[in-house]
Amino acid sequence: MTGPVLVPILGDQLSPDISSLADRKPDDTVILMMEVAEETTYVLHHKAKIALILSAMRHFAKELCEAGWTVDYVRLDDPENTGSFTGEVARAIARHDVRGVQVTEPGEWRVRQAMEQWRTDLPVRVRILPDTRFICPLPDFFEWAAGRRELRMEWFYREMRRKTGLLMDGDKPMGGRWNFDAENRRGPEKSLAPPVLPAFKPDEVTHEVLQMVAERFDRHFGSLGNFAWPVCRAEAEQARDAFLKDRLPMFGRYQDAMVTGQDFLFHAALSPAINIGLLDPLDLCRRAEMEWREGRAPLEAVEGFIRQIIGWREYIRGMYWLEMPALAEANGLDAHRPLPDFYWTGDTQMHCIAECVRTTRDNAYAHHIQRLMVLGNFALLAGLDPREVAEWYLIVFADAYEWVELPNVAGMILHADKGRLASKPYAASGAYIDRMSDYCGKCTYDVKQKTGPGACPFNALYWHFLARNENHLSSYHRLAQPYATWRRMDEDRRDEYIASAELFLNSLSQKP
Ligand code: FAD
Ligand code: DLZ
Ligand code: SF4
Repeated sequence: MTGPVLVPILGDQLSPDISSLADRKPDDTVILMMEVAEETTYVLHHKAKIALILSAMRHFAKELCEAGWTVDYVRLDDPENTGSFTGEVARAIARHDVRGVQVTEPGEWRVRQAMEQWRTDLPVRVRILPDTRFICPLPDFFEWAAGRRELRMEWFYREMRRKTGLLMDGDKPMGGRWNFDAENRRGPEKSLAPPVLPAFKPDEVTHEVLQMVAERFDRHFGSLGNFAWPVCRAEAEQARDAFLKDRLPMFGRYQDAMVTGQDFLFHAALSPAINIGLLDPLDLCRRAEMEWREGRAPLEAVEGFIRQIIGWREYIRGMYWLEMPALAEANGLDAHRPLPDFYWTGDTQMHCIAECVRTTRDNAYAHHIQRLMVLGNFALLAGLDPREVAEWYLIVFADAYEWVELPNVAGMILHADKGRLASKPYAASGAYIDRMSDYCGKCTYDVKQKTGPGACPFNALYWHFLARNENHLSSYHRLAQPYATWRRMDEDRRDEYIASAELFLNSLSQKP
């Protein structure tokens, strides 16, 4: 065959230097971009997540055309659209009489399985290339993991610092320490006034997508009213520059703080753009390092930020591919409670949960501590079913793809992987939320009250969680102290905690 090579580019591969294009020439290549029903509905994504991806895909197609590439763009409303990647690739092979298919590996196991099938089912040769936008190639991660008893992010992170040279002074970490978290993590302060996030006004392309999403996906969760995510490279770069200038200097200090009505605080809000390929993670880290080198941001903020990207993000991605497909089924703490309705409606007296669900619905975003220590902590303490929780997280956030969502849910919050990812569950009572937020002062429950109908539910749930998982968790070195406290408590007190938690848990299954 003499036809061109077909390069399918998926909705989270919107980078001009994607590996599938690296050795291609425009005159011998057809790029295929596909809006397909299977991807828009395999879970019922937040409306804003669909709008972001489809608008960004349309903008990227335009960018590619302007750079001289031939782009075959299949829209969702195309009457011939088969509704799946596989169907669309097969149609495009016939349409363009192509001699081969070249694609960058996808971010999700589900899609990888489908792509492997292309090798046998399609009439032309299929090449699947590594995704070089990640800093740590998967074979390197597997080699790092092989033979280690404990796969801790902190050790991986140090190797990534050495490998990238970021914040290094020869072979030593800049400032003499790898991690400056001791200087970070302040609670909210009254005078906290984070700069407003740049909001991107929808252009014509985005308007058309927003209207289509509002009509076609009206049953999906979430609001489109606040849609202001960057949808093209120029906007993403503007969002990046605003973060580096305005919020990075305070990023570390208030990384764990939560404030009612302050949805982004000093966080980057760049994950949706990074994950679809509008920003390069290594370039972003180099720019953050420059802010420190040129005296505009303190080392503890810049180190904390770089750790999230070359440490957590890369480690999470490696763990996903290392642990799949078992990770999707993992339920190490044997948790089976259905997801309560208030994860969708926000209709609960618990102000912390109501507030985190509100920002999730309004923005398709909640920041890390809201995801981990409020929404995630509750799911852990209440023993919610990992599959239901994972599906919720995959649906509701604009940055959610299974490679990053699932290890965070099954590993980091639910401990469903029995500690492969985190050395202990992030379980906390109301006192933690009170320390790090202004939520408890606005809540009907009393965070200082331990048991009874007016008490903060997190307090009794915390002890209920430890008690019911004693067999699994009491040998954890990092839980020795809470278990010692539990055992020292007199029996009546313990019974009160258990009864209070059970009363609350039983109320969850009653429909309002
Ligand atoms: P910042 O707080 O400003 O952090 C900077 C960057 O670091 C982020 O943009 C992100 O790229 C990276 N990062 C930080 N923490 C993590 C982490 N744990 N895993 C991977 N990357 C990290 N992130 C996603 O991108 N998609 C998800 O679906 C997702 N699901 C999550 C589910 C749970 C239960 C938890 C606890 C965390 C999840 N995260 C996810 C990680 C993190 O919460 C988000 O990356 C972050 O909130 C995005 O907002 P930001 O850009 O303002 O991040
Ligand atoms: C999430 C998503 C959605 C909602 N829609 C599309 C789409 O129509 N076309 C597309 O190419 N990609 C979409 N995506 C992103 C894919 O689900 C993502 O590329 C795979 O899950 C692999 O990570
Ligand atoms: Fe949440 Fe408890 Fe505080 Fe209410 S009192 S906001 S339920 S932690």
